Amino acid sequence: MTDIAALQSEILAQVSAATDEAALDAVRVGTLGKKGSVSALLATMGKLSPDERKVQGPLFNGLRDTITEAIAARKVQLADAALDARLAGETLDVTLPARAENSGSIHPISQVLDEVVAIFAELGFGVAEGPDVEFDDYNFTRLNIPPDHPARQMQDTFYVAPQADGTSHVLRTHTSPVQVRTMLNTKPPIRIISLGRTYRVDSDATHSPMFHQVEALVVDKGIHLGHLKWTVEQFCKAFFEIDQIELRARPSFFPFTEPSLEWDMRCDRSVPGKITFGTGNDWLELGGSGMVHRKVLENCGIDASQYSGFAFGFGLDRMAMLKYGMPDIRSFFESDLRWLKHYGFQPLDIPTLDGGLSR
Ligand code: FA5
Repeated sequence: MTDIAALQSEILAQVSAATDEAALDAVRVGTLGKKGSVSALLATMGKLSPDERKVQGPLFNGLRDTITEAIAARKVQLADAALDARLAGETLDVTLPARAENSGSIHPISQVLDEVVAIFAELGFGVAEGPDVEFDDYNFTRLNIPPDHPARQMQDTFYVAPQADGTSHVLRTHTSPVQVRTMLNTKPPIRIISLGRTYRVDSDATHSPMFHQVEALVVDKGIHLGHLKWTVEQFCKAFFEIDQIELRARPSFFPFTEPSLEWDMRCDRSVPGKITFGTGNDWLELGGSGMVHRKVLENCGIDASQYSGFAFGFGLDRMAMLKYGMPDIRSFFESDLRWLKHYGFQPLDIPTLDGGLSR
């Protein structure tokens, strides 16, 4: 017969002698583990006669419980002692300067995209989307630019290898194919903007192979140039956050609009490195526009005898450069953290139609 009292004192002595968690765990495994001394004892219970079991059972179980509790209590003691030792060893110098928080900021292009969506939302426009890799058909043909037409030369295009199913794709050269997608899928009245990345084989301080455009499209009964002018005016006032602006429309040519106009905004660039809008003798180019060509309406299943529409497409990177005084378009895409820190934005800096930023 095992002397349970002696075994218990022996194990309790081992528990008290354990000076760290590893030593205590070794005691636990050696006693309560699968092959431990206490477990071995408990395993003999099955071989005892019922009378013996009545006497020995409570003793065995009591031993197991006492050891389990002793190990748990010693574990807490050791953890407390370890924490005390750490606290005694570590010093905290509360006079040290605080470590600077390295917070991120919103990229100027993301900021401008948000601003434009917010402005047009106030004017009642929804947002339509299209893919960056676009059908040649939507980017050109349905916009009244047939294959081999010289107007295709106006935009230096990245072509994608022809697909097995015979369709050809391009990296979209403008946001105008979203006009096509929208008109094919929606009945007038239509009032949408589409904005995002566009691509052309182009690179210098004001041209980037990837840049951003915003396109506005309105199609309804009785839409005319006056609606176009008013919308461009409201957008520019809100975007540049000035009430006094003067716009100039120049005749232009786009195969998908007739008539076509380009918009300039009066500005003053007489002070080097500074641009002021609304005064001065200079004009700043905003982008192209016009009344949607009837062939484009028809190519997209809209009855041109009933409906008319206007569209415009402005370069967002250039607008951001002007608004926030950035000299080189290429900096937008160089991921220089110093530049991003300087020109980045905090969330919720969004202009409203009334002017000023809403915070
Ligand atoms: C167009 O892309 C027409 N789709 C605009 C349009 C829409 C006309 C709807 C009529 C109706 P354009 O090629 O001019 O037009 O480009 C529009 C603007 O994109 C330009 O004014 C310019 O701000 C910007 N842009 C063009 N190429 C680049 C480039 N490589 N880098 C940066 N911005 C560019």
